[in-house]
Amino acid sequence: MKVTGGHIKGFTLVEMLVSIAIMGVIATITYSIYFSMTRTYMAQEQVVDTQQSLRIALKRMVKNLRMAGLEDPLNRAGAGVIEATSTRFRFTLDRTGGEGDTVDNDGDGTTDEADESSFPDGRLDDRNEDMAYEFDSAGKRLLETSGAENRVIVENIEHLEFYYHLDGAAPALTTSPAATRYADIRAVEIAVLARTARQDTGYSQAGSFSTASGVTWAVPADGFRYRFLQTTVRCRNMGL
Ligand SMILES: [Ca+2]
Ligand SMILES: [Ca+2]
Ligand SMILES: [Ca+2]
Repeated sequence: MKVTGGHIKGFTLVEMLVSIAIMGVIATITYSIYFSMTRTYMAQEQVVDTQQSLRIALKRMVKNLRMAGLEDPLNRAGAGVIEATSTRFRFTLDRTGGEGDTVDNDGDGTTDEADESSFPDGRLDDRNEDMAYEFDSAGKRLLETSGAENRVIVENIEHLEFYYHLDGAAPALTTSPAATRYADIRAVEIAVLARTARQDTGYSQAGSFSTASGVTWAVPADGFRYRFLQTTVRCRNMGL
């Protein structure tokens, strides 16, 4: 701005144009910072969501798998593994029913009070005593089956693998044990590959993940972020 002879003149055209240009640049930078921060935040949120739901589902699966084959010390129920493939594991356990088994489970002199319900009854027909975990490849999700109940425990799953540790006369590691070896299962190694629910347009990264059994899962550079988790569950009640 120029002051000449006591008169205040306005901005020159050049000054105006320069200011507008500067403001334009500042606005563009501010917007792109804001946009990139928002995108980063949303991407992080997606990854956290994916990881969290995967962890919750795995925790649930591990808790139940660990109890496969559980029963009373007399092994009255004959609980154990029913099906064991690379993507499906079904097992039984005797958790409850003691309130109706005509046995004084807690040895207090009275038979079948309500508080005996937490004792096994030698039968596998109570709630959550016949369970299965399975990968639904068409729906890309993990299912939990308990008797006639079906539940989706986590969505956006690309792959699942069960890898069995067999004991007995011929110790082995396999994803497909023969039915005659089900009773030898002592541990299950679970590998899961999950994916974010939405694509991130600014992200593009191919990759691959290897499971304990040696299978490789490749993922394309499709804008989704992938998370791989692997954990081993000891089935403490198998082989007792
Ligand atoms: Ca029972
Ligand atoms: Ca009792
Ligand atoms: Ca009882």
